[in-house]
Amino acid sequence: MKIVIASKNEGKITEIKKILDLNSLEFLTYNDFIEWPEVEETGSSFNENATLKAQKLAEYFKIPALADDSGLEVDVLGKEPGVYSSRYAGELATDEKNIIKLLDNLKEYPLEKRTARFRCCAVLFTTTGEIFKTEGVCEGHITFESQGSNGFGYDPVFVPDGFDKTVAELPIKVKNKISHRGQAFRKMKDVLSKLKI
Ligand code: ITT
Repeated sequence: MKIVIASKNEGKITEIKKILDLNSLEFLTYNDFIEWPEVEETGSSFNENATLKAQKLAEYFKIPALADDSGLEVDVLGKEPGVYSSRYAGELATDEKNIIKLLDNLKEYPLEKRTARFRCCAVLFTTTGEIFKTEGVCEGHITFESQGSNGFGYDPVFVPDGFDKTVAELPIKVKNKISHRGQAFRKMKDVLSKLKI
């Protein structure tokens, strides 16, 4: 059975494939298609945006689609950057620029005020229009500087609770075990293995 991963983020795609690890499914990505529809993330929640992405891709390619909408919520910033995580430093933002802006906005705050979490909402949209949703959350705090080169996004400035290293300093296997995405997509793996899609 073919299923399309509704994402253009290579970091996410690599993690999702590793977490799901299902031989019964053939995962297709944007590299397998000549045309790929743009999806405007106009929702105000991870849930809404993941649904927009999965529905658009499932309807466009007429195969089931799996989307991930995720981001970082920093308590002292009123849960920002949230759904704006990938474009925190503007429309042409890079991971580096987003991190610079985040560290700058947090520069006045001591360690105990730097609590944050990654949140991931996974959505499966089937060809019959059925929708399945799962979620995962990973609590931690934001460091004062970037450390490590694994992963993507804000991994170099996020230390998960119970660890003394950033996610970018942890092996991918450890990240997937504890991450928001690991939790959401392991629940999705259960959904997929029970479904006849
Ligand atoms: P797609 O919509 O194409 O999937 P995207 O990167 O635009 O890719 P989102 O809108 O869901 O995806 O934004 C997610 C952003 O949140 C991502 O670009 C990172 O900045 C951050 N993020 C999410 N998961 C992360 C993780 O595991 N590690 C570090 N940063 C993460």
